[in-house]
Amino acid sequence: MRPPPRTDPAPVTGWPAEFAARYRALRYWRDETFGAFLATRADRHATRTAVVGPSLHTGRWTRLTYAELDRAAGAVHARLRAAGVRPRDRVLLQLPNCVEYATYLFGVLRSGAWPVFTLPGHREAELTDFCRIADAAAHILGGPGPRGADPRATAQRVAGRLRATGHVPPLVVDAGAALPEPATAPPPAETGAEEVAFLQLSGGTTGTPKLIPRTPADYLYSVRESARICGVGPETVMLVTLPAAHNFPMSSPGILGVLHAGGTVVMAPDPSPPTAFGLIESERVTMTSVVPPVLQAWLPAARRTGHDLGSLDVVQVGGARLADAVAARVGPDLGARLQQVFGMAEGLVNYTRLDEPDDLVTGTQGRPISPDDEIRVVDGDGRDVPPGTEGLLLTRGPYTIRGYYRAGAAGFTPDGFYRTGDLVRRLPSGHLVVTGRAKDQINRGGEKIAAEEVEGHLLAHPRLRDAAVVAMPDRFLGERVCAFVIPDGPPAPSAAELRRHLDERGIAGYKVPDRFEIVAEFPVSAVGKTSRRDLRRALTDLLRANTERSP
Ligand code: OOB
Repeated sequence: MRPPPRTDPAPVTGWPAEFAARYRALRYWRDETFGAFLATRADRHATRTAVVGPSLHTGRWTRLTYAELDRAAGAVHARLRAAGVRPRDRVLLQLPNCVEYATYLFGVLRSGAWPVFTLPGHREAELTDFCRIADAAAHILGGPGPRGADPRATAQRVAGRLRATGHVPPLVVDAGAALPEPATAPPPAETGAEEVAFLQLSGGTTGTPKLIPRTPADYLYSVRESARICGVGPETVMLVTLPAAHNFPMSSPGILGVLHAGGTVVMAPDPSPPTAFGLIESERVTMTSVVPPVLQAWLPAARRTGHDLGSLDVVQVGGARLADAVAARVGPDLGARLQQVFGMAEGLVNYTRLDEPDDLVTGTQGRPISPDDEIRVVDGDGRDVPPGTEGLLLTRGPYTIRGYYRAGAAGFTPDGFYRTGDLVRRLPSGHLVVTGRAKDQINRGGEKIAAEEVEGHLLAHPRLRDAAVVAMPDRFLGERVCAFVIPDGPPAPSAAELRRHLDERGIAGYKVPDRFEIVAEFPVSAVGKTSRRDLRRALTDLLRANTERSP
């Protein structure tokens, strides 16, 4: 069946010509496309193991060589083409960590369609938004969804919502189904290295999600350099414990960095110590990337595990701030080297280097990949602050986007710097220390939640007059979500009722507030806006009073 024609992808804000010329001249940007990327590796490393993990199709633990991965990607391409998916169509890729993640990722890329990297936890609210913004032609899904939900049922609800607003629902592609004969695979699509190849998701700060257009030229530059900086080679065995869709396990150096170098990617179905440690032992894993809460669960477990973790050489930690004291435990408890990673799907990635002294590795979040990553640390008026002082991080460079998909250049300075919303201090060595955040976002153990998005869903409740969502400090996750709500008269809806309301709205579970506070009014700032800062302060006082009261 051929789906109806889709809109053309709207133009994206690219790099100005003089920057593009410079990045090309410096060989940061090359001609390699993702179709060619895999084909070259399949020639070079045909019989080496590329991907290991559970298979949605067979339900068994599966190993694919580079040649097999390339053939399977060809079969996926054939399947998508037969279904009417065309180059530059947008395709939601929503799979758990499994071998099909790799075959479908490369199959879509080979077809020239653009994967949209959704998370397994996304539900109908997020998926409907992505479909609308990207006018998605297909939705690749499989495996059980969050809390055992059936992703097909979710896709049906998405279709209903889209039809209700005059949109055409995407074709549903089940990645657990058998694939056609690879012999029918068409040649890789001929798209340019400087054309958009996929859409990453932004952590976001606003009510509607933002999509990040990335090109093979810019992304593969960051991948090659990441692989080099992190010492990735053919002997590397990388355990992917975070959802593969995140930029961190995808490209820092992640799945792409390891495949670039001819190494092996091991897909972990979950990051728990028994699963991860079992795989580290059985697959002789050398490297992995985790968020701080996962590391905090691993450290005590590693001290008493019966598993042999001796192969593990490098543990990368990023996505949220790692406490210096926890950082110092990685060597003693895991017997591995720590690498801190401070990055963002919009581009810029910082690494502590593997040969740097301990104080930099445990006390900073690293320095940029590229000598051409431009870093500015500014005050609220956009003026550079003195070196070493806290300020807002702005950045521009060869793999940092200049604008979101179909959103113009909002979130960027007129001269093209991305406003990260992160507060940092920059050391004379160029290392950055992340000191805080000045954006309306909650970082719940590495998962980013836009306050405004959750507020919007809460405000749809008929008995709420106002809602303000803020971060609540948490010993384990770093932050959790707290919603302050003003009821529209008594009786106020209970927390259980509000949770049910959000569940019916179909938002991802990790965005549902961990705590609700019913209040009569919100503190306001000097300009008359709700002051989230004062709410955070009130919450801290409240939490402190609670701990003092409990025995
Ligand atoms: C990574 O990417 P995103 O897009 O999910 O989130 C980016 C934001 C940053 O702006 C910052 O607020 C926070 O996540 N963040 C960190 C951090 N790493 C990311 N905050 C403090 N310390 C860190 N080490 O999270 C991401 C992308 C590529 C590589 C690594 C992480």
